[in-house]
Amino acid sequence: MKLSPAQRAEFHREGYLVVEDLLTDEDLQPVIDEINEEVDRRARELVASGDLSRPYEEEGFETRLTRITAETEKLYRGIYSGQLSGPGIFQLLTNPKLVDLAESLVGPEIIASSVYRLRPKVPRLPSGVVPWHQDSGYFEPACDDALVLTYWIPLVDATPERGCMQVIPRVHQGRVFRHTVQPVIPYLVIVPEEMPPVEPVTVPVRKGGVLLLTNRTPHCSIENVTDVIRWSMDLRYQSAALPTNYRTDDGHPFHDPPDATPVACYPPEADFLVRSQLRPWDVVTEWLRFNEIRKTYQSLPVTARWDH
Ligand SMILES: O=C(O)CCC(=O)C(=O)O
Repeated sequence: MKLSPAQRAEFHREGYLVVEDLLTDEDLQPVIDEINEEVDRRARELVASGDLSRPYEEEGFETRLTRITAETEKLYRGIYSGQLSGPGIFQLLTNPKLVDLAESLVGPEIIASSVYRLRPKVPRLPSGVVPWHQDSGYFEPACDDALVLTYWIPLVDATPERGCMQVIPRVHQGRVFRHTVQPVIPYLVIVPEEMPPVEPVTVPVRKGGVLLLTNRTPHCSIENVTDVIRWSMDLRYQSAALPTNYRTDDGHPFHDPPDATPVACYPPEADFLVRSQLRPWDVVTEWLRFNEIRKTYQSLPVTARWDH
C-alpha cells in the first residue's frame, strides 16, 4: 500500500499522519513474542541472581514488566531503547507495508536506521515520559532540511491515559529549535522560549495503526497513569541519497565517492539498505547480516550543537 495523495498532502501540511489498521497481528506478533521471550529469560536470570523474588510468569505482555520493575529496574534498563536486535525486530523494520509507505515519502532508495527504539512505558516510570523535542535535535545539522521519517508503532492500544504521543502541528517546515539536555533524565528538550505557541495535538493510536512524523515535528509523550504498559517502537527511514554509514557486503562505503561529512544523519548507530531499484544486490535481506552490521559498527559522535 502506498500513501494516497490526500494522506501525503496531510503529512506534508501537518507534519504528522496517523494510518489506522496498517499492521495486523501477524505483522506485530513476532516482535511481541520476541520481547516476551526476552522478558521471560531475563526475569528467570534475575530470580537466579537474587534480584527478583519470582518471575511473574502469570502476568501477560501488558503487565509483567510492571510487576518486575516494582522490584528491580534491571530488566527494564536492559531492554529499552535500541538494545534488542532479534529477528522479530528485523522483520518489523523490513515489513513491506512500512517500507511501501516510506517509499511514498522518501523515494524508492531507502535506508533504515539502527535508531529504532523499543519503549516499554511502564506505568508511572518517570523515564517513560519523553519531553518536547524534534528528532533533528538528535541528528546531524546537515540532515535538518532532509526528511528522516519516523514511524511510531504502538504494540498495545496507545491512549492518552496510557501515555500516547502529542505533536505540535504545522511547524515542521520551519527550523530546528534550540534544544538542551533535560536534567535528571537526560533527554533533549526544546528550550521553553523556543516552544512554538501552538496548541499541541494528542494522538491516540490503536494497535495496528502507525503515527508518521517528520524529523522537525515537535513531539513528546505523556505520562502513563494506567496499569497497562504502553509498549511501542519507533523506527526511522531516509533516502539512500542522504549521508549514510551503510557499507556494502564487501565493506565499501555506499556512496562513491564517499560522503565525507557527516558520515550519517545519526552517526552513533548503523544504517542499512532496505529497498533499492538501483542496487538491489546491496539490500539487507537477512537478519544475520543486519545483526552483524549493528554489532560491528564503530559508533561515531554527532556534531555537538547543544550542551551535550
Ligand atoms: O514513545 C515515546 O514515548 C516517545 C517517542 C519519541 O519521542 C520518538 O519517537 O522520537
